Amino acid sequence: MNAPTKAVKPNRQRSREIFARAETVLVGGVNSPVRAFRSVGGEPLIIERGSAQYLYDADGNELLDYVCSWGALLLGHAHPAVAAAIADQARRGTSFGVTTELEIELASVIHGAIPSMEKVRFVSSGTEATMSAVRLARGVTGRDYILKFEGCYHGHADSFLSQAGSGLATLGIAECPGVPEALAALTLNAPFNDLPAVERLFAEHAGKIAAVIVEPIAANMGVVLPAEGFLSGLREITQRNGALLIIDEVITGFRLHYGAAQKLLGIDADLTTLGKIIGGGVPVAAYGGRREYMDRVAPLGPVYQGGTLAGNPLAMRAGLATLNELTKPGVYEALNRNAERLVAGLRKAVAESGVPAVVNTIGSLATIFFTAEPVTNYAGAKSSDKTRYARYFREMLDRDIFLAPSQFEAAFVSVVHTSDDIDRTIAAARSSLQAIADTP
Ligand code: KE4
Repeated sequence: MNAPTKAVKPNRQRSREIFARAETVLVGGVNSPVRAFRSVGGEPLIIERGSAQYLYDADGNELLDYVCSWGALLLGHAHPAVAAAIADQARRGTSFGVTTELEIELASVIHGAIPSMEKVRFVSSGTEATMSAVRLARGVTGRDYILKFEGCYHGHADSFLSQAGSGLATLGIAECPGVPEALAALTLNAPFNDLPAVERLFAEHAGKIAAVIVEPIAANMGVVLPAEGFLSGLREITQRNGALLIIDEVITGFRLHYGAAQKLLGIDADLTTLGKIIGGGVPVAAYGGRREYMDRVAPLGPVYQGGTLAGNPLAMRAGLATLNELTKPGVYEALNRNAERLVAGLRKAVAESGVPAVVNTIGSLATIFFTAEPVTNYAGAKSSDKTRYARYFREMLDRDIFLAPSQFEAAFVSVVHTSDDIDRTIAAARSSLQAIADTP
C-alpha cells in the first residue's frame, strides 16, 4: 500500500493496549531498551508479523521497515529460504549440545569470505562475541586495559558500558551503575577518528593495553565513517605496541559486501566479531581470527568461553540459508544502488526543505543528523538536534515508514526494499522535512 506523503495519524489503539500489558511484566515493556521509543516520543509499536520489507503492527498497519531487526535482516522478514531451512531443521532437532557438520559448514563459509578468521567460535549474541574476543586478547597478552571509542557500542558486557553508543547513548547513560569501578577503570575511551588520542593513551598505559576494539564503520552513534588513515593507523599503533586489534563487524559483517568491511577498508584484524546477518534473524554470533590466538581458547587453551546453545543446528541452518542467498550474483550491487538512490533523494529533500541536516552513509547504512556541521565523532552526533530527529521519526512513522527509534542508530536498507519503496521513502522524507520546516 502506498502510504500518504501527508501524515495521517494511523490508529494504534491495540498496540497501546498491548503495550500497557507489556509494561506490567516486561521492564519498560521491552526486552531491549532502545525499543522503548524513550528518546523519540510517541508510543512503542507492537508488531504481529513481518514479511519481506514490511512489518505489520497490532492494529494491522503496514510499516516499511528500515530497522530490519537492527540490521540482522538483510534479506528482509520471513525470507522463504530462511524460513524453510528453519522449519526443516526444527523437525530434525534444534540443539544437540554436540558438534554437527552444520557448524563446520557455516564456519567454513565464514572463513572463505573472511580469510583472517582462520578459526571461528560461534556464540549466541554479539555481546558474547565481543566479550569473548576481549577476554581472549587479555588472555593472550596478559594485559588488562582495553581501548574503545566514545559512542561505539559492542554489546552490554561490563567492559563496554562506558561512553557507549546505541541504547546507552539513547538514554544518556554515560557510565553504567553495576560495573565495578575497578573494572570500568580498565576501559579507556578515545574519540572516534582521533589517532593522537589513541597514541597518548598507549603512551600513558605503555605495555598495559591488551586490545583496541572498534566498529570499522561506527553505526551506534548513528553512522560515522572512519577518516582516511584512521583504521590503518589503529593497525600500526596496535602492532607497534603489542596489542591486538579487534574489529567488531557485528553490524558491518556481510552488510557492505559478501565478507568483512575490513576487506573494503584495507585492514586485517587480529580478531573479528560477527553477528546479526550471519544468523539471518536467529541468535548467531561469532568471534574468530588467527589460529595462534584462537587456539588459546578452551578446550585447546585456558581462555574459557562456552555456551549451551552455541552453534545450534537451527541457527546454523538459518545462517547458512542467509549467506547462501547473499552469494547470488548482483545482490549487493542492487542493494547498494537502491541505498545510494535513497540517500541522494534524502539529501535533495533536506536541501529543498532548508532544514539543517546531514546524512552519513556507506552502502546500505545511513543516519540523518539534524545539524549543519559534519558529524565525524560522538561529540558531533550528540550535538545534533535530537529533538528534531525525534520529530522526524514521528513524522515518518505517521507515514508508515519505520526508522530507528533513536538518533544513535542506523537505518538499514534490505535486499527486498524495492525501487518503489525508495521513491515512497524519499517522498515521505520530503513531506516530513517540509512539515518540520513549516512548524519547527
Ligand atoms: P547483541 O548482543 O545485541 O546481539 O550485539 C551487540 C553488538 C555488538 N557490536 C555491535 C557493533 C552492535 O551494533 C551490537 C548490537 N547492536 C544494537 C543496535 N545497534 C543492538 C540493538 C539492541 O540492543 O536492542
